[in-house]
Amino acid sequence: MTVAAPAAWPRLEDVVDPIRQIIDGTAQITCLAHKDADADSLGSALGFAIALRTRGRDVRVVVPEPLPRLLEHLAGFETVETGGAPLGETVFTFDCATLGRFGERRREVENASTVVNIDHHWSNTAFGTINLVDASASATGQVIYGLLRELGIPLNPAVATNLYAALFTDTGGFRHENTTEASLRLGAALVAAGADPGWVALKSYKSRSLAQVRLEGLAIARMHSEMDGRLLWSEVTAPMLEETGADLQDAEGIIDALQSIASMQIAILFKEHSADRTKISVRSRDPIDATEVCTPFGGGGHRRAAGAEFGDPLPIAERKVLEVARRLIDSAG
Ligand SMILES: [Mn+2]
Repeated sequence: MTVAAPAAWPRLEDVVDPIRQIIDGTAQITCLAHKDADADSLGSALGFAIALRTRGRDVRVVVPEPLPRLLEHLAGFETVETGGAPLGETVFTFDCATLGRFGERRREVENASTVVNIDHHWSNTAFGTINLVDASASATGQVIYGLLRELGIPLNPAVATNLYAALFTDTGGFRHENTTEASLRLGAALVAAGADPGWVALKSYKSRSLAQVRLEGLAIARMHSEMDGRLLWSEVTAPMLEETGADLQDAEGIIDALQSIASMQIAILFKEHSADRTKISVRSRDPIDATEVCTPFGGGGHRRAAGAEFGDPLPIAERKVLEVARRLIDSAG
């Protein structure tokens, strides 16, 4: 079921009191990140959880499987749960545009009595009991910062570090088009509150394993260029993972190499999740919208960066998705 997003989202000042009542009136809160969590989703969940714990609240942080081990530098990562205990009745979600982002936890979110949906995707389907969605925010971490300020909960260095990691990575290290005056000012405010920008940059972009870089090398070597370099794509297959000793999480970052090419209008990385399941990461430049490549396959995301996961073997997924991409480039003229 797709829920149409409301024409106008509730404003922060309209939802802050109901959110405060939920926080104060609930014995245990679960903060849930999305499947294949990135630093925006998990950093926001952990940052919010740590902030609430300073107020004496009982807060869990849960992520759908698998545990995103590349994010182990986030403050409080050792407390993150995956699998195991039920989510409970009160769930806050972070950076999740649709129920499809919850993987094996989807039913539990649908059945929870209270869901507070905090996000910055314009495509958010308003699945929460309360929806705090700001599509102008560069990251969900930015929405969390505003919420904590309204709730009157001060930032400590651990919270600031997690929110900075969220903001820093969702703007590609303040390089993507969603980098704004507000996000740069927020970066400074988070550094003032105790985040170390050099350390977050080191952990986010300069802490890769040999296996990761070798996998990227293989993927770049087999990159395909079509339509005068406007369509660039490559793949990560099970034999490539075996050859390098990498796993699928190590494919993170390969799409950045593809999208760094000057002629690129659509870049796609296909990942062989299993024999009959494929994941794609997509990047685009004007005038093409990356979500248009992904929505036919049940995915979504942002205009410049989107993704999907669906039940087709790799070669079939490639044929179908490339067809869509070629058509989009053709009609862009
Ligand atoms: Mn985000």
